Amino acid sequence: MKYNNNLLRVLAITVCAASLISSCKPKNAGSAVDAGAAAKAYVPPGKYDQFYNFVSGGFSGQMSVYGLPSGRLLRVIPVFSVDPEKGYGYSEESKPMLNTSHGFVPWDDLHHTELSQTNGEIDGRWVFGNANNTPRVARIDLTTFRTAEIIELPNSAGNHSSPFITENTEYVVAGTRFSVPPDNVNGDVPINTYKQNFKGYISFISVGKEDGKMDLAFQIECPGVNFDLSHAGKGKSHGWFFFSCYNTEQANTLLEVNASQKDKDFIMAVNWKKAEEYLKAGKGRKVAAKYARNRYNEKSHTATSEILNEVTVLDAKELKDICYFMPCPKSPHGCDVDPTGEYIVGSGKLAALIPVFSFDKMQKAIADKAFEGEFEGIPVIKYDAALHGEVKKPGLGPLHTEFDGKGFAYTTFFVSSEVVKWNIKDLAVVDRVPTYYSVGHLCIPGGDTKKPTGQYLIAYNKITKDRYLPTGPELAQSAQLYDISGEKMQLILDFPTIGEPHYAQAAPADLIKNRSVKFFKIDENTNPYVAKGEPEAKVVREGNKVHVYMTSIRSHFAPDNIEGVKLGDEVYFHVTNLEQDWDVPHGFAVKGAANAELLIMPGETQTLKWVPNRTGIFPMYCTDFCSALHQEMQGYVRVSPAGSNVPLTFSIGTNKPAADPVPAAAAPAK
Ligand code: CUK
Ligand code: CUA
Repeated sequence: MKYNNNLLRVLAITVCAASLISSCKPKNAGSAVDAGAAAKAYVPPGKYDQFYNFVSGGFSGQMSVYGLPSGRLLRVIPVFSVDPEKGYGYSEESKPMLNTSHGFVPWDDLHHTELSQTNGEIDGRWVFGNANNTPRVARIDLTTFRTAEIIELPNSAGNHSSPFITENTEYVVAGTRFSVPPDNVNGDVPINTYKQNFKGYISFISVGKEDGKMDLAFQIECPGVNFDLSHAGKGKSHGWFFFSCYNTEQANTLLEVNASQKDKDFIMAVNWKKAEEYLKAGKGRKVAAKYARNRYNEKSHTATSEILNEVTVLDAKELKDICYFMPCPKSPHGCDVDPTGEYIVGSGKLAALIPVFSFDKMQKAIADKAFEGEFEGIPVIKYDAALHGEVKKPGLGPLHTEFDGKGFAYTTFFVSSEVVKWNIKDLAVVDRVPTYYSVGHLCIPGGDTKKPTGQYLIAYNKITKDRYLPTGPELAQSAQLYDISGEKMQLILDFPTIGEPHYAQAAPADLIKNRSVKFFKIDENTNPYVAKGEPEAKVVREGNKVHVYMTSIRSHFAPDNIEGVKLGDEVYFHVTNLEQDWDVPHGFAVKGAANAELLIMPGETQTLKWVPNRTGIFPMYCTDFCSALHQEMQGYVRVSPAGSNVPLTFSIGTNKPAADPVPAAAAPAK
């Protein structure tokens, strides 16, 4: 998310001049950390971290995993973007993961991570991520740290208020940021017919209790506005979902001006339990749609993609009691619900206060019909009727809020570059710390659940001028770790992040580490091209396709000499890693391959497609330093002309007789 700086600068200057805050940028950048602070983030060599921190990669499309409090980068999980390092999106097995109704899409923009919950607490089973650009939701399996499933969302564009979940992971919810004409109508309309033709869809994706499998359960058709962020109700508000909406002006051009006209936009409250009732009562309408669902099978080590053709839609305009709008000042961004489920915080990017809504008051307002009118057929609750109160003069450019479970909320301020701690009940600001600089999201482990662990807070910053060594025009985005166990927040660590971090969540290490898969059992490998031992290694020609059933084990491939490949052939290297030991991947690469390497985990089979474009000898080798004789882990493929009669042969350890007369050019000098 990048803000238009002019508008915010104007706002900043105005508000600063009014001396709400004496300075817009923290002054004491260099002296913010006291000597004892570093020890709090120090995890001695050989010791594990206390938390896994799952951080969205923004425009990298990936998710990265850090240890907390050390800030050590543990892994980058490829989700929506190809990753040549791991072969994700390049191996034949993983390519279907990135299939969509638009075909193979190799990149996306991942903003939010959300850990699965049971009874409103993180359960450490899965982490979900959203694709903003080509709307999708991914589920990552935390036993393998790999993307297990991706589902596309029809009728959506800019899947931003996503993937937020209900307290028992009943649903992953996703709201469209860009309203667009629905997929099943002719979308070839003038752009300036936004008000008539554009709609906003909210998607409810059900999640299998045991296996996590995702289905698009239903969508709710809402007025055309921008849905920005969301969070589920919890406890007393379980059964409700809250979405921030901006561009209620319904502008279609120059939004920085035209979508900043109104004093108040909305938080939309959705009664999804009610929506379920309507669904059961047959009030949904089935509409044609086209969206992909891709699943990775860890037995066949293969992804499959299917295209689905239908979705059930509920109309918020007809079914009057599933959606309500609460007025919320000035283009709200973050929409956060406190651990009790009673308070809903809306963060107006251009507002000089933070409104806090009360779930109980909202319920009463609905019962009393305390409405100020309707917006596009949806009731608008009176602001004061649902309001718990306002945090006055908290800072500039509020974005996101998390909670510590001790009665305090922590809100980030992009423009004034700070995190502000305030009391949820009396709305008094009790502490503020600078960030370096322009903080976006923040994370308190468990901070959006019923049970936050109020020990650390991490701020994810957009700008790091003067914090790190320069690296050309682009500087690393940065996370900053604060100790929040005391009354005052204390900065203890900076660490750079992968891509641009938006939302992040963290889980206690104990929930995840003991369930981590160490290797795949070779006996259970059902890949159709597996070779479960060297005797099964072979090369098979099917027309112009050459299938190499190859094994890898320290420190050789079988076979390692292949002849009889011809120009015009497509060669498929199906490499099975025979190791049955933790952390012994083998790599595979062949000269001239136009895609990537493979990185094959123990017990797994992965396939690299290679189309040689010239004759000659092509070395292949292991890319992962697996053993003392890793450098010996290599082989050769001979490629002959299209019409050649060199027979297809393969071998290891034995020199077959030369299959044809040695060409003069290669003949040894006599
Ligand atoms: S957004 Cu980036 S700082 Cu896409 Cu959740 Cu607010
Ligand atoms: Cu196998 Cu290096």
